[in-house]
Amino acid sequence: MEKEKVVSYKTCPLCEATCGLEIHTVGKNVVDIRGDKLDPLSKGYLCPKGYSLKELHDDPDRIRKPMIREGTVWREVSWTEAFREAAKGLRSVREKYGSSSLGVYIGNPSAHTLAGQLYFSQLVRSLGTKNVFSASTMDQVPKHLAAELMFGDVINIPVPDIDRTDYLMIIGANPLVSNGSMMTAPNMRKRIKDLQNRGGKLVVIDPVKTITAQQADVHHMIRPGTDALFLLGIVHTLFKEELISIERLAHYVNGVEEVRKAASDFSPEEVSSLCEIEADDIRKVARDLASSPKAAVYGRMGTCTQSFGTVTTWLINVINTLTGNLDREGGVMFTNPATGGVTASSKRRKEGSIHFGRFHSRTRSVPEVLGELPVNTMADEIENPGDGQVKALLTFAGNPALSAPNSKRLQKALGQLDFMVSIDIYLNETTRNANVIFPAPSPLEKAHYDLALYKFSVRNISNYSKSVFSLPSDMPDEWEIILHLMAELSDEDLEKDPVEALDTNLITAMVKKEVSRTGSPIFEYEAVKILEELSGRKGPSRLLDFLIRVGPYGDHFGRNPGGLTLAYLEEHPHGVDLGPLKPRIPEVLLTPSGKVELAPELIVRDIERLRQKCADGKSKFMLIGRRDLRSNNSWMHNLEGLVKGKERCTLWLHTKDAQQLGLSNGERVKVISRTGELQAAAEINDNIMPGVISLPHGWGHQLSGTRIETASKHAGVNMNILTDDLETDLSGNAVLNGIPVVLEPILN
Ligand SMILES: Nc1nc2c(c(=O)[nH]1)N[C@H]1C(S)=C(S)[C@@H](COP(=O)(O)OP(=O)(O)OC[C@H]3O[C@@H](n4cnc5c(=O)[nH]c(N)nc54)[C@H](O)[C@@H]3O)O[C@H]1N2
Ligand SMILES: Nc1nc2c(c(=O)[nH]1)N[C@H]1C(S)=C(S)[C@@H](COP(=O)(O)OP(=O)(O)OC[C@H]3O[C@@H](n4cnc5c(=O)[nH]c(N)nc54)[C@H](O)[C@@H]3O)O[C@H]1N2
Ligand code: SF4
Ligand SMILES: [Mo]
Repeated sequence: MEKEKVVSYKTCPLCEATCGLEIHTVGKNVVDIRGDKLDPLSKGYLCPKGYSLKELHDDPDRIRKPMIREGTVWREVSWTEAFREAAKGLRSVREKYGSSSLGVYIGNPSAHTLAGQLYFSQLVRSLGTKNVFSASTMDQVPKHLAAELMFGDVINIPVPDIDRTDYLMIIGANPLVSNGSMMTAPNMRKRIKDLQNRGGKLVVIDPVKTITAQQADVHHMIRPGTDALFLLGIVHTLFKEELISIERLAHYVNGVEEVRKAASDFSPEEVSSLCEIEADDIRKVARDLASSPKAAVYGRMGTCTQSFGTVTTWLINVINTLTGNLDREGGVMFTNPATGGVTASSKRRKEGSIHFGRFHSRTRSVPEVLGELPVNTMADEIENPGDGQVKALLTFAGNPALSAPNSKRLQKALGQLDFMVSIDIYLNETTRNANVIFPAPSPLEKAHYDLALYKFSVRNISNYSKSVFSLPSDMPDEWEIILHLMAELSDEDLEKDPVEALDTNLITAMVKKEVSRTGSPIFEYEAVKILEELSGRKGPSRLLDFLIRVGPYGDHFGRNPGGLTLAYLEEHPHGVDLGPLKPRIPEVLLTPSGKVELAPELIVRDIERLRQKCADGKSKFMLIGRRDLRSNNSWMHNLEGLVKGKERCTLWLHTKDAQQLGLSNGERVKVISRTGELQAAAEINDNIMPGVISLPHGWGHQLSGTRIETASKHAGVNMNILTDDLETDLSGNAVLNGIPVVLEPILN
């Protein structure tokens, strides 16, 4: 009998846009993937990566069985053997060298998986190590630090209310390619067109005339790393021309005068030659931002992963506030996610307590941020002997061998570990160093809910997808792998089924904490009753059901009849639209003062460093990164559908620069930085600013000992050979843009 075609609905877990997908299957085969027109946020949009979930699911290179490495030979083993071997190795290192000898690296897809969001942090906590690293410190920690200091919580990051604004300034982001980041907004092309059709304007500030810039009404190229100066020029103008309008929030803002002082030296004339934007253009942007009824400034990678990421992010928040656009429709707004965010009953931050600098790294005394150490110092901690040295590493969904700065050094360091365990789906540049690899299921074999990304969504959305396929009978789910490993490493006496015991402990602790929290919608409920109500589920779906039910739209276990539950979401597979963003000040402000702190001392002080850097002079060439629609950091290059066609790992440079160097299109050129050198084919391209060159990241798949056949045929070069682990932002974030480099033609 012919099998029937089934259509399942799934939120795409690959990037931050959270598109709804229709997955068409027949038996165990995916026959088609389309955008789900009924998804309230993406409305049918999908990109080529979403479509490639089929190829990812079918990829013969994707790991399906646990593997143990003996020398250079990998052997597929049973799950029992893999857990035993991993525990033996990790335990032996811990017994010899102590808890902090176990390092952890958490990669980007962890933010896109329920297991990563709900369980991995439990395992990390149980290890009791200080050596925790993640992709966050190569990405968005400037946003978290600025949010905590200004709005009182690391997650209080305002998002542009793109669907209602009249004037959007995008600085250092390319959402038409990246599909948006810290701004969950699928189909940005349409959203921008809609903005322009209603008479609004898009302004882009980027050293490259990106696809996003090409759709803009105005584009200014900027010298990499000088955004803080450009923004100080705007702030200066706002004060000088008396364009400040914070009346609505005046009662809730501290520090306006300090900001005025901080910007007083930075007139547009003063900053213009450094950022290479005309003084009149800077003034015009300031005036337009102030005069538009609703305006929003949005910054992302180009403004975070540079030497002044935190100062720049702070200034973006400052400008949104000074122009009256903070927490206003069409400005930048705080979300109210279904799984709970900051609420009126959340505790204010205590004076002086921030998630920064509570301890320092051993080797270079780098401050902790958000409970982690910056990736920039991971190699130091592996290489340097002594107490607290990382001797074993556990990686979860990460590929730091390609993604981290000065990666040649890090690659070498990974090879020196005594023991390494990875939970991943590929044998790649990082996991080739592991002694044991546990394969995570394919995205189609896992349930999904975008816990992290709905916190930054331009509408409040709640959407749960069940797994499309069930797991092979002997294969644990990703969260079970994590708990199993946690049990193996625990010295506690756990019950017969340790995974179930740990899972039950976790939900029990969460419920108990919530019922005793004043202000909780289930305050003083009986924990046992709640646990009973949740008992039909286990794993992430139980935790999620709980979070949703106690969240702002939840049924509050009876106190809010008709409210959201996971069961309700299961009956609504396209997702539930909880409406546009709403103003949330003052309840959202968790600073000790209960106000927006517009001039946090820690950040304002960093302006001095900015001044010094300006005095240092310019390097002839500066390297920046670039993303590509058919790529996703380092790990989707094994899918032919995404890598076929023209070579994309090329070095962009401007015609004038090419002429000076005597280079023609396609010729190879040597790029040298403090940390290393590489060769790449020149792609002469006048969309890039003279003096600036760009390379995409995530390539460089020629290393031996991997099992990514397609990727190694399209190896490319790894730009992180050139990025410098000694360069950091105030927050400890890596600097991935604006790297001083020298170019040398290759003489035959
Ligand atoms: N030069 C330069 N470097 C950069 C950047 C840049 O712009 N320029 N960008 C930075 C940014 S923003 C980021 S976020 C980082 C990313 O840095 P990483 O997170 O270290 O790297 P990824 O390439 O995302 O690697 C993801 C890993 O997860 C695995 N994986 C995929 N899906 C799953 C899953 O469902 N479960 C598990 N367990 N594993 C899975 C993949 O096989 C891969 O090994 O790179 C950073 N590096
Ligand atoms: N297709 C695709 N989508 C992705 C990813 C991917 O790898 N591929 N990665 C995902 C991840 S992990 C993230 S974090 C997001 C990132 O999302 P985005 O930040 O939107 O993506 P980028 O392409 O890194 O955009 C950074 C922009 O900053 C510019 N830039 C570089 N230096 C400077 C500077 O000094 N000043 C200014 N003003 N601009 C500068 C670059 O030219 C680039 O256009 O994308 C996500 N989505
Ligand atoms: S834009 Fe992002 S979420 Fe949407 S289909 Fe593409 S990869 Fe998936
Ligand atoms: Mo990222």
